[in-house]
Amino acid sequence: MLEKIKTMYNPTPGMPPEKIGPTVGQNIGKITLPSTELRFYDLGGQRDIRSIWPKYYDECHAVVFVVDACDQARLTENWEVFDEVLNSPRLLNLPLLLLANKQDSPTSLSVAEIRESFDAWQRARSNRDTEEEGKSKDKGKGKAKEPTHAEEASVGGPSASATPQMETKEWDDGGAKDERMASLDVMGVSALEGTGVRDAVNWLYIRVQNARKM
Ligand SMILES: Nc1nc2c(ncn2[C@@H]2O[C@H](COP(=O)(O)OP(=O)(O)OP(=O)(O)O)[C@@H](O)[C@H]2O)c(=O)[nH]1
Ligand SMILES: [Mg+2]
Repeated sequence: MLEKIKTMYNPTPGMPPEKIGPTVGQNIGKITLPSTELRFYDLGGQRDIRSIWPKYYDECHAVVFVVDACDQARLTENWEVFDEVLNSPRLLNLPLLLLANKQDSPTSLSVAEIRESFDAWQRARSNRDTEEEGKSKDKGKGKAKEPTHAEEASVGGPSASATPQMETKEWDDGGAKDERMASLDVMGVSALEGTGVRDAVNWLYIRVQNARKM
């Protein structure tokens, strides 16, 4: 994707697809647009390399998450990783674009299908969370015992001892996460053929310009 962007915007073309291997670490690239320079940091997506991503979060002005829209088998893993990015507090107010790549392939999911897949994954997760919450409450009920007089005295009564405040509180983002989900932009691209690439770059250009004005 980055090499295609370089080819489309720079006088010197980027590397051809057949020469590109998996990214170990990062690739960088820049393009010059009217009164703006966009610098790209393409971070490798392999499991072990993902741990370096957060090192870039403080410095970046926008995030583009590229999903392989042909690889249905890895969509669940993809959404788990995407969700982590989406929920990173340091990225919460930055423009975030989800690209469904490989639209040239007849087997790729469309933008609508990618969106639906993410929504379905989120629904499934929230159902699972609710179920697990129910289970742990039931478990808690089974184990509850009558407090001894000594316990009552030390914890301030039976209700306090029966409902220990042990639940980990979700980080309160003031609704920013919901807002982000509602306005999540998903675009279809083909890094191979270049379709949708200009739209994606324009999207970034506008967002970065706006952020600078603010
Ligand atoms: N059909 C098709 N294949 C693509 C497209 N973009 C990339 N590929 C192929 O998908 C494979 C992986 O491409 P990469 O660019 O290495 O993917 P990546 O996401 O950068 O992978 P990492 O560097 O490991 O994070 C290669 O075989 C590419 O030729 C596309 O738009 N269409
Ligand atoms: Mg790569």
